[in-house]
Parts: sequence; C-alpha cells; structure tokens
Amino acid sequence: MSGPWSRRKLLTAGLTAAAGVTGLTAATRIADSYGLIPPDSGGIWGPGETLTYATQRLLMSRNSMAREFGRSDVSNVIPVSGPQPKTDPYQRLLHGAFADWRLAIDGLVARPTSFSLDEIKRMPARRQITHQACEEGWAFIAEWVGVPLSHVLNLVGVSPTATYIVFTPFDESWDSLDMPDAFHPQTLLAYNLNGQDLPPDHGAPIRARVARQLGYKSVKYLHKITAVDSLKHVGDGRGSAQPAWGYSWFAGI
Ligand SMILES: Nc1nc2c(c(=O)[nH]1)N[C@H]1C(S)=C(S)[C@@H](COP(=O)(O)O)O[C@H]1N2
Ligand SMILES: [Mo]
Repeated sequence: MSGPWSRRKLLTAGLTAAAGVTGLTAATRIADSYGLIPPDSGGIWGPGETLTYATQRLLMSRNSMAREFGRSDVSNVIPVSGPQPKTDPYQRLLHGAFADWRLAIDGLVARPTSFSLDEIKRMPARRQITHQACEEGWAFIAEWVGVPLSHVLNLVGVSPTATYIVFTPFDESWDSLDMPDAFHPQTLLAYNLNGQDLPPDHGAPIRARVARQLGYKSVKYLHKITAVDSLKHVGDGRGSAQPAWGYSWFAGI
C-alpha cells in the first residue's frame, strides 16, 4: 500500500485499535502527534471527542462535499433555533436595515478589516441547496447564497500560524472551525435564504453556513470573525458555547 489514502487508513486503523486495546489514552497520543486534538478534549468525554475528530479528519478528504439538492427538495417549513437577539445593539442595527452593521475580521490576519453588508454582497457568491440538521432532531433543506468564507479569509490574509476561525455573534452562541472547514468550498457567509434576504430569526444580516456539521456550527447574527492559533483563551477554552450545554465542539455529519 502506498499514497496518502492507504497511509490514512493505516493510521485510522491504528487509532481505533489503540482505543480498543489499551484505552483511549493511547489513541489520544496518536491523535496528538498529528495535531488532531479538539479544543473540548478535557473532561470525561474528552478522549471520545478526540477519537471522533481525529478519525474523521484522517479518513475524509479535506474537500469531501456535503450533498447538494435540487429546488424541488427545498423544505416548506424552516424551524428556528435561537431567535433573533431582542437586545441592543442588534435591534438597533436591524431597525436601521443593517446600514451601520459591519463584520470585523481580526486576530492573526495581515490586514484586519471590517466589511459592510453591501461590500460582502458584491463579493463572488456561491449558491447551494443543502441539508441542515439540528442536534435536537429536526432538519430542513434550503437554498443559501453567500460568499465562501475562504474568499474573505484570503482577502484579509490569514496567517499560516492560525489554526482556528472563531465566530462571534450578537448572542451567546459563539463557535469556531478548524482550517479544513473554514476553507471548505461549501462554508459560506450567507445573506440569502430561499431567494430572500436572510430573515432576522435565521441570522440576519449574515450567518455562517457550515454544510458538513450540525446546525449549531452555522452561527447566526455574525458580528466578528477572528483567526487564532489556540482556543484556550477564547470563552471557556472549549472552542464553542456548545460543550457547556453538553454538545461537542466537532459536530461532523
Ligand atoms: N448566533 C446563533 N447562531 C445559531 C443559534 C443561536 O441560538 N444563535 N442556534 C444554532 C442552532 S442550535 C441551529 S440548529 C441553527 C438553526 O438555524 P435556523 O434557526 O436558521 O433554523 O442555528 C444555529 N446558529
Ligand atoms: Mo440546533
């Protein structure tokens, strides 16, 4: 056997065998040597989170695509999880039709910038019909239009030392992505849902759409995007608001 694919299979076999025979600590050591320890690797579920994340990243190609659907598959009903923040400054920006809203991009980037909604809408757009599943069990298929996050990251010049991209929204539901998902062609900053401006409850003016992970990674009401080389000092250090509520940082589907 040769080539990256068979090497990955061997590695993954090694990871799962190590997990089975000598416990998850050995698997964690192997994952660590490949830089595949997720930010929520502490605590009793930590070794399991590590095994899931490392196995997925080693087995799946960096650019494996989430399924895309046709117009006739679009769902009639789109539930809301996490309605619009009722507080300032969000409500003030909403009532001003987001004319004063800007998306700040900072952290480990060559050119920290902030973009207006119009500037983002003038960037090259991608349209895609994908499935979004909530951890609570419901799901829907919808058409999204937005700029690939990779385009924005390239514009500001993300440093090669950055390892995660952090999304800060107007509410508590912050989250982060590793670089394979941040630069994935289906990861969008979306501003249009089923042919209309993104409605307030679905994340206006701009939300992330992360097609390869559960719905909570698609952070709504975006305010700021930050490139970091560690998540240890962001929030509670577990890469996302979700681990505190019992869910994984990595939610690949
Ligand atoms: N800022 C923010 N983003 C969020 C949430 C939230 O409460 N706040 N909920 C998440 C969850 S749990 C899901 S399932 C999806 C739901 O997206 P929808 O409300 O557009 O269906 O948004 C995600 N993004
Ligand atoms: Mo969700």
